[in-house]
Amino acid sequence: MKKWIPIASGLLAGFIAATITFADFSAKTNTEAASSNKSDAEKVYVPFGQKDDYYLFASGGHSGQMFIYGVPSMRKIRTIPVFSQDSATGYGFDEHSKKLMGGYTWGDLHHPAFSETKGDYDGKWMFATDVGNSRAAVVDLETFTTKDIIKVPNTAGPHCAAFVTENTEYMFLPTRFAVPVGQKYESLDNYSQNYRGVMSAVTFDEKNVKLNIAYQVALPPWSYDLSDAGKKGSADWAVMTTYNTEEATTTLEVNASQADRDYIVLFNWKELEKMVKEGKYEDVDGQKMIYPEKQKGGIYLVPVAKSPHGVDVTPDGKYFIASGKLAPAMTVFSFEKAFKAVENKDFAGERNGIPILNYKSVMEREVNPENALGPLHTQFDDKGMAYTTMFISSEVVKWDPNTGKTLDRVPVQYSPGHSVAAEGDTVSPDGHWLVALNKIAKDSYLSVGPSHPESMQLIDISGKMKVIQSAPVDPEPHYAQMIKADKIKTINVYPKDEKNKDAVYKQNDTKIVRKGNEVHVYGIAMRSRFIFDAKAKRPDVIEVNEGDHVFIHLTNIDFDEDITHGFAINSYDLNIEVQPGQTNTIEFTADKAGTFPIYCTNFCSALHQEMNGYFLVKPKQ
Ligand code: K7E
Ligand code: CUA
Repeated sequence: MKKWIPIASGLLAGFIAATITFADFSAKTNTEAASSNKSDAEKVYVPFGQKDDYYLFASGGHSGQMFIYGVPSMRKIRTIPVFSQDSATGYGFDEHSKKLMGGYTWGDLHHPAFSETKGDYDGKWMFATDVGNSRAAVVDLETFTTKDIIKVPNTAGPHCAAFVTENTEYMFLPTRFAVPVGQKYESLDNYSQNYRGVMSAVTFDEKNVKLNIAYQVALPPWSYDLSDAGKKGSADWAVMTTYNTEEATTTLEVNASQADRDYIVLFNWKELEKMVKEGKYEDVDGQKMIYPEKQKGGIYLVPVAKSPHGVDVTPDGKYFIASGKLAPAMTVFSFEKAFKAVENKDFAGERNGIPILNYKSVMEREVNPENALGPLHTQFDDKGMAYTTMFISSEVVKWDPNTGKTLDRVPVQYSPGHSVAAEGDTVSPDGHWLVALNKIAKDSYLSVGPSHPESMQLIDISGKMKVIQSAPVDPEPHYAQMIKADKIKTINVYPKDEKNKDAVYKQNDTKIVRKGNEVHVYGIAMRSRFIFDAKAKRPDVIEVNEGDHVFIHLTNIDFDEDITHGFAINSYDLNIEVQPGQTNTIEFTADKAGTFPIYCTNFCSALHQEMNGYFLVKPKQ
C-alpha cells in the first residue's frame, strides 16, 4: 500500500500564497489566445437570433442567489433569487416569497442540482441548499422562480448537498457544523458526547411542490463536506467526505488536520428507508432520527487521506473518487469492492459504532499527477474520462479513472474550486465543454478595486484542452450544473387561475374591501396604468388610515410575453413584481401617515413613466 502523502499546513500556506503570484500566467494565455483568435472566437460566438446550446446554473454562494449563463457564449441571462432578498424581482417582499424566506434575509447557496429521471437531468426542477441558514430550496424551471424552501432542524450548514438520487427520490443534507440535537446550548467540553453531525433526508413532493424531511441520521460529530449519489449498479448508495474526525472544537485549521486519515461515509439509503418503515428510529422533536450505533447495517466508513473535499461518482456508477485538499492525490474506490467488503464483514474496527471497511479492500488506485496540488472536484466527459480541479497548482487535470494515467492538463486563472462539464453529473455526460469555476480572477478583467469578481473559464475539451473564453461572475460559484438547452421548457405567460381568489382579470372586478382595520385591494396592472377600483373617482389611488393592515393583490393582465410590471410605494420600502398573467400579494402595515406615490418599477411601455398612482395614509385622530 502506498503511504499517505500529507502536506504540512505551513507548506500548504506557502502554496496558497504562491497561487497569487502567478501573474504572468494570464499574460501568456492572452498572447496565445490572440494568435489563434479566429477559431476560438467562432466557437464561442452565438450570432444574434441564435441561442446557446446549454444553460449553466451557477451557485451564487453567499449572494444567496443562482446565476444563469448561456454556454458557449458565457453570457449571463438571469439571476434567480433563492435565499436572499432581491428588489429587482421583488423577491422577499411579496407575501409568498417573504414566507418562503422564513424571516431570514440572506443565504449561502452552494451546490445546485437538477432533478433527475433514470440518472439523467429531466429539466423540471433545480434544488439547492443554504449553508448560511440551513435551508433547502426548489426552483421551478418553467418559470425560473423559487417555489419552496424548507428549514432543516438539527443540521447546521448543509454544505454537502444538494445531490439527488437517480430518480430524485432523495437529496441528503449532512451537516457541515456539528451541533447538539435541537441546537440547544451545550458546553463544547461535551462535544464528543453531546454534539452530532445530523444528516437530513429530504424528499420532494412534485404534485404539491413541497419539500419534506423524511428522516434524519445522527452521525458522529464530524464535518461532512461533499457528497454524491451512486448511479446504475450503485444507485441505492451514496457517499460523502468527512473532515475533523479528530472532533476538534477550536482552531480547526490546525486541529482538524492531525490524523493521517478521515473517512468517506458510504450509506445505503434503501436500507435507511427500510429502518424507518420498520420503526427503527427515535422521535426527536417530531423528526424520525436514526442512531447508527444502534441501527446497524446501513452505514459504513471508508478510510481516506486526511481532510478530503470532493467525492464524485463516475458516470458508470462503478467508482467513487475522493480528492484530498491537503494531499496531492485522488483516490479511486470501487463500489463493487466496497459491497464485497460489507458482505464479508471485512472491517478494520469501528468508530462511534460504525464499521470501518478495510482501505486495501476497497481502494482501486491512488492517482498522483506530477506536481498537481490541491485536487478538489472531479467531472466527467462522454468517454468517462475525469477532469479534476487543482486549487493550489491552478489547473484542470484530465485523467483516466480506469488506469490512473494523466492525459492532459491546462492552467486556469486562478485557483479553481469546482468545474462543471456539460451534463456532467448524469449517467451520460456530453463532453465538449467544461467550465472552470475559479476563486481568484486577479488580473483577468478591468480592475474594480482591491476585490475582484470570481471567474468562469470555458474549456474546449473536444480535443486537447484549451481555455477559449472567460466570464466574470459574482460571488461565489461553488458549483454549477450544465444542461442541454432543449431540455428546459419555460412558459411564456402565467395561465389564468380562476380558482385564485386574489386574482382579478377584468377591470370591472377590481375593488377595495375594508374589514375593520384590514384593507384588501384587488387590483390589476396593465399597460400603462394601475386599476385598484375601477368604479372610484380615481381608480389608481389607494386610501387607508394610519395603522391599517393592508393587503394589495395585484394581477398583471397583460398576457404578453416579457411584459412585466413592478409595483413600488415611494418611501415605504416596498417593491414587488407581477410577471405576465401573474397575481402577487404584498402585505404590510400602513404605519406612516402621509402622501406616498405608487409607481411601476419595470419599464413596460412608452408610457411607463405615466404608470403611477397614490397611496394616501390618513393620520390617526
Ligand atoms: Cu468545494 Cu462549497 Cu463545493 Cu466551494 S465547495 S469550491
Ligand atoms: Cu408597468 Cu412600467
